[in-house]
Amino acid sequence: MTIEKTFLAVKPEAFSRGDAQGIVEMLSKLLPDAKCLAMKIYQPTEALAKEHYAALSDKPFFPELIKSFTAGKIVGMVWEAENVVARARDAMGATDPSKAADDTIRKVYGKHIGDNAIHGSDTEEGSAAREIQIHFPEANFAQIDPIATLEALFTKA
Ligand code: DAT
Ligand code: MG
Repeated sequence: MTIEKTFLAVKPEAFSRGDAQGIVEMLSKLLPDAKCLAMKIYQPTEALAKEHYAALSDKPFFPELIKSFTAGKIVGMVWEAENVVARARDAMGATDPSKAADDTIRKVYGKHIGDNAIHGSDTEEGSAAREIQIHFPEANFAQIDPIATLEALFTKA
């Protein structure tokens, strides 16, 4: 097994409900061996959102998706562990929260398919690396404590 990285983000609706801390705590609990390597809080621009979701640009829900992802701040993160792309997706649960398994982040914090609390890179080869490059072009990766870092970001904001 190889160590890999994934891009995870608390989505705007969940952030505005005050669920960022709970979601980061759940990630830490469900991926206990994973290292958080970067975290920042920012509001995606339309250009960033369109680049991030480029593969879905022909879907009927694309305009709503871009509106949603640019509606407020997100907590963007890079996490690293063995097989972390697929394991983070397991921790997130199904895209539609009503179909997500118990004890998954989308089951607990998601509301509906267009408001499902968390983004995680898909398992297609190169997807995670592409998203990490889009969201963290500065790539200053070093292990951080995700819960303490989020708290510090909140007190600065
Ligand atoms: P995931 O976020 O689980 O990787 P995806 O990549 O297929 O799912 O879609 C990206 C986001 O688009 C998803 O988190 C929510 C939204 N979405 C997907 N399918 C949708 C649908 N049928 N109606 C509305 N929004 C949808
Ligand atoms: Mg996806």
